[in-house]
Amino acid sequence: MHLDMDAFFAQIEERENPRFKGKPLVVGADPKEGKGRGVVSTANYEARKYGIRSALPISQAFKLCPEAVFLPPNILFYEKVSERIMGILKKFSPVFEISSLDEAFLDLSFVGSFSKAEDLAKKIKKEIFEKEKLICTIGIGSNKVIAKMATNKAKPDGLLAVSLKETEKFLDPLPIREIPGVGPKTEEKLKALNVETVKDLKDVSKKDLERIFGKNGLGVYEIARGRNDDPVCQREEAKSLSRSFTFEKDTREADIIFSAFEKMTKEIFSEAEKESLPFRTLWVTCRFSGFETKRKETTFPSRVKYFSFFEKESKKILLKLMMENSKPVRMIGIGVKVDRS
Ligand code: TTP
Ligand code: MG
Repeated sequence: MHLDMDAFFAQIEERENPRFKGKPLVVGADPKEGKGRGVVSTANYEARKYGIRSALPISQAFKLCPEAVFLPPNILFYEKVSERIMGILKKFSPVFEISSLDEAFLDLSFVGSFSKAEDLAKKIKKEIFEKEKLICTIGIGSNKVIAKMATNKAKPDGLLAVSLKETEKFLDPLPIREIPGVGPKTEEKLKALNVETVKDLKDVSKKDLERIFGKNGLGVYEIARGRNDDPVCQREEAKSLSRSFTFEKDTREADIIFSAFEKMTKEIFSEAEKESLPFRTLWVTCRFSGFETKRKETTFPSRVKYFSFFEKESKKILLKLMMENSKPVRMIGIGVKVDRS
């Protein structure tokens, strides 16, 4: 079973402020009357009718629907809601995997049939609604990929169980973009081979799929046939800490760029220290004029202990990114991956 909350951040904001109910609502950067420079985190379904989506520049969202309610994200609050939802879910199966703030998988094999799994899913939806006043969508399938695709198909406030018998009928007509991991570039390559649906995908050889998808080719070959053996397992919390900053104007001024960067490195390092979160991996992103975004990541042989080292290494990466691209900088970001191994 796969569960994903509907328009998660936006739905929480609506719950907290009933006066926003029924209005288009966008959670994300400040739109500043159309001059704002960040992006949309998410939009409720009313706002989506105007074409507003996650990751769209906030200025564009403002153009599409200036009368929408625009709110800044309150991640710490959403995290608390998420923890409570995961707490409810956990009770329904010992085999449980959180895949993001608003998404989780449960292994329900033990219940014995798809219809019993569906009954359980109804109970889960009911309990989440009663306790949190939030709606979600649940997909059930013979493996994680089918379950997730079923969720996407049934959104919002849906429940769709695709039994083993029904899998082929469910998959065949779906556009290839519905397969998790198939983005616009892969879609283009497949369309060049006249592949539009999952059914068409079954005519592509393993060799061609490996050429297009690299080492994931075989996985895609299997998914097109409804097969996937990725287990549901609680991974070590794949926690990361990150910060990003969008400049008022695209800039190459070292002073401006590095003072914003230093502030973020300090915040991340002290948060990691305060919460005793060890890390060895550090990444830096740089978004240039025109939205082109580059990222570099580095993993050190041992845990990062000293701020001076952390600051020096992260600056080195940022400098490298900036030397490889001479355009003005729009946004910078830095993050660390928590690693308890
Ligand atoms: P999603 O589950 O992808 O989106 P959603 O819950 O808003 O909408 P739905 O599932 O109904 O399509 O992401 C969960 C939350 O993560 C989302 O509410 C906001 C946040 N998020 C971002 O901040 N930026 C992004 O680009 C995406 C995709 C999500
Ligand atoms: Mg969601």
